[in-house]
Amino acid sequence: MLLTRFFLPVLKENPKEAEIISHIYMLRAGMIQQSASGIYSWLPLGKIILEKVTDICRQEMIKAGANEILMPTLQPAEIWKESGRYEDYGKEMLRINDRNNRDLLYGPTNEELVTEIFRTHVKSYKELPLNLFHIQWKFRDEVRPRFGVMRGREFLMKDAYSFDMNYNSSIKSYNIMFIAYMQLFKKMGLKAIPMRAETGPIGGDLSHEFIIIAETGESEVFVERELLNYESSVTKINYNEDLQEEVNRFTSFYAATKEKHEESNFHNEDNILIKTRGIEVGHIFHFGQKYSLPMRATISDKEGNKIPVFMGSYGVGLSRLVGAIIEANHDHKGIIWPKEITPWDYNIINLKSGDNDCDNICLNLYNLMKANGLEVLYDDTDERTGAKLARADLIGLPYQIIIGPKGIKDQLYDLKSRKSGDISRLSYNELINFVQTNK
Ligand code: P5A
Repeated sequence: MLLTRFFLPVLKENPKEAEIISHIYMLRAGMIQQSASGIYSWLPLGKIILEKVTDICRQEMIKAGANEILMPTLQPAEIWKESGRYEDYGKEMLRINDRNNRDLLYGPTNEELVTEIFRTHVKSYKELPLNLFHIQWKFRDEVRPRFGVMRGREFLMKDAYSFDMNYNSSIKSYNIMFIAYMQLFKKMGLKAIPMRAETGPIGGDLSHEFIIIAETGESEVFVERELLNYESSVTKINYNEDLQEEVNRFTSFYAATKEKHEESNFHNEDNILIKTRGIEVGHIFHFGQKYSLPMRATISDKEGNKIPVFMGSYGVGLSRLVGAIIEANHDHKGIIWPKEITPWDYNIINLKSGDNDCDNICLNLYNLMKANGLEVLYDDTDERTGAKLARADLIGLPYQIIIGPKGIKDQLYDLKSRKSGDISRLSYNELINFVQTNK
């Protein structure tokens, strides 16, 4: 991508309204623009990152056996009246009245709508287990929208819903999602810690939040020190096997959100309990028949008995994740994208656009790298060196290749690692060698 052809409206100053680093950098790096309180437009850089995060999540859901659907943002009030949540949800729900005076709402979540789809089509245990997921914007009229996309009013969620014929099978489905969450956060370069959590307005008997430890996080959490250092990799996952043991590996540690925390439940005397803060990037719920009973979503079992289906729901805050990834990966100069998320691996910076030699070298390199399948952003603008370098650090691609008249004279070019700040001076061939072995 040529930077002159890319809409990247960076800001030089820290915006006054932003309090935390991810919000500041998302505004400064031209990723988002506020439209109304807690509601944002996603500009090209932001949109690319949001797509990356979404895609990692989607791929893991598909691997775990879930089917992707797409439900609308607007829902009829009737199904929420059936489940009993229409009144319960209170002021957080945005209620809309259409021209025919029908009550609609902008979905804050989709348990009711997916149950309505399920009960229309699925009648027999033979069709179970089933997991349906979608990726859709939600609206919650939060009392205090803040921290940019972290606590928005409109936000993007991946929400999955499992359907099973009995409790045991339903727990298996819960475990599959639990492990899929561990995998997908790891694939985003994040260490998410599963914690016992309250079920709130979604309901149910079993729930875990997935928390990224961060000072700026809104959730107060209590974690056994061991778990903070624990390698979160779940190796060689087979979603067809019973995953209870894998889940136990994580849940055997003490980790709870403030609402669930009870000091007396922490037994490990050799270890230390740490009180810290974190960002909730995912939340999973097992609620059995909470919706299927009132909404009459029944299935017939082997004997022909009609049983309300057992359900769970599983949410990932995709737009919040973009902020969380920045909270976990930045320095005082800007964002440092992890390789799993970065929009481009290399940032070629032409320090003297308009100079024939500089232009030729940069363009040759850019074309060669692209032809080799590398992801490259080429800063071909004619701005000042200082502004270019500061912007490159702000937008945080893993490697910068900095080319100016001095380098051309010496035939040595600067390769800078954004993370370490280390600069190597390489010949053209060494540079080509490096990028080809670092694909
Ligand atoms: C699970 C899926 C649910 O809504 N129903 C469907 C269940 N859970 S949840 O915990 O309420 O939300 C799931 C995730 O969405 C993110 N999230 C938000 N992100 C940005 N701004 C908000 N206001 C917001 N509210 C929730 C969180 O990551 C949460 O874990």
